[in-house]
Amino acid sequence: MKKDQDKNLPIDTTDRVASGGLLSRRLFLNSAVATTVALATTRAAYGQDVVGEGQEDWTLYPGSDALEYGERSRFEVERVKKFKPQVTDASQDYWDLRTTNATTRTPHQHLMGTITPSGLHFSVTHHGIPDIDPDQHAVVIHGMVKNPLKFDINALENYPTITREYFLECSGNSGALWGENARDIQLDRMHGLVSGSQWTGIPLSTLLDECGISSDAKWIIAEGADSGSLSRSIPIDKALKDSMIAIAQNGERIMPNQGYPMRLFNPGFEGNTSIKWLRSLYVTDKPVMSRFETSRYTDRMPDGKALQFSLEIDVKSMITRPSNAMSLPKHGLYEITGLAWSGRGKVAKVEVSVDGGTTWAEAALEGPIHSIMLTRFRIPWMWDGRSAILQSRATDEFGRVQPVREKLIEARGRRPSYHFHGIQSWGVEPDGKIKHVYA
Ligand SMILES: Nc1nc2c(c(=O)[nH]1)N[C@H]1C(S)=C(S)[C@@H](COP(=O)(O)O)O[C@H]1N2
Ligand SMILES: [Mo]
Repeated sequence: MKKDQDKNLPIDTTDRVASGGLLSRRLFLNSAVATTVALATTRAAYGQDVVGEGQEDWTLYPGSDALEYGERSRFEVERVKKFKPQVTDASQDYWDLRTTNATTRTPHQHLMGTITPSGLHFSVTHHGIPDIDPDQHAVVIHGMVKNPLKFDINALENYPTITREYFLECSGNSGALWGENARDIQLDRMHGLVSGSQWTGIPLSTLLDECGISSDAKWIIAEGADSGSLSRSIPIDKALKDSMIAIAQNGERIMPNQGYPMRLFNPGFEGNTSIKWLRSLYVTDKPVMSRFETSRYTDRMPDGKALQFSLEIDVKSMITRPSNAMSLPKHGLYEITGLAWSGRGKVAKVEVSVDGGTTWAEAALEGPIHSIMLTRFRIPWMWDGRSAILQSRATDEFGRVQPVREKLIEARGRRPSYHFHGIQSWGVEPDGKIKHVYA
């Protein structure tokens, strides 16, 4: 392994676009080959020198039979949703015990691309995962409609479907960052309540049209079939615009965790509104003021009042690699990569800083860029071995920019609440260790 690899890399100083060693994203665009080779060279040097000897068991004997339903390699068992909280002391919990052991988070530090494998989609289940027999389940659309109608999964599968890539984010995602004690928090614990999938479903407008909704209708109360019948009020405009009843996730029927056999999906709205195990859509002229939209999922403002129906997810981004799930083995060339998203539309730009926000450089976005979907960004970085603070800042197509944390706290107060979408910082130490820091 050469001591100073930088010298061999096809990168000259004009490629440096911000202080701290950030290199032009054009290295990915124009001389993609050169950078790819450079990154590969750097990486290969850290890896094994010797490949297989050709004598391993799998080269000598036939392998196992194919499965009816595929499984991941047994060597991947660690790449799971690790942070399933355990119920340790029920008395310290301020809500129903059954609701506590219910959150799993996507380990974005292990993932590539933008689609979250179904088995690693985050999940928030307030009353456990119901074991629904699809033959005994249906959703009914009723209330202020001419013809109330009931649809089971077979009926829904007969409708023309639409397929879209969308992210889903719990408004509680990154919530720890409102507080001061989040210093050692891991990436998935911090940002793991967001995932991206390909969702297939029937536009709600199609079904509402068939039921003939009253012109006075203003809200739809969606209710799940789980034991706590989680319910939320959805503005009718949203329902008619782009909501769907999703029946497939990444090509197959949706996972029990995600609402099998059918869920409401409200693109770009906070996750809580996308009611899983959907059984009722009640058309009405006022919101229901359910438990989950009064006691929870409201935002406490600095004056003590609560903001209700803050439904849209803001523009946001996170650096997934390097992050505190790993450390940098030595100085040299790295790729900084992560995900950006906006509940309103497309991500237009992601900037990256390695000096704590003093200078910024634009990252390359991997297309095609979908509206209301995770977008991957990447930028090459020549790390010189000094301490650095890595940040990413997303801008959406409407010009909304991810704010610094101080700005967010100024506007919203310091009390823990939802919708944290401020810029987050990874501190890199000279020994290559990475920690979450407040810059
Ligand atoms: N019926 C029902 N729907 C639900 C929930 C629930 O507990 N029950 N959790 C909500 C919350 S808080 C979120 S963030 C999303 C999470 O969806 P996922 O588990 O598919 O990721 O589902 C929402 N829909
Ligand atoms: Mo949520």
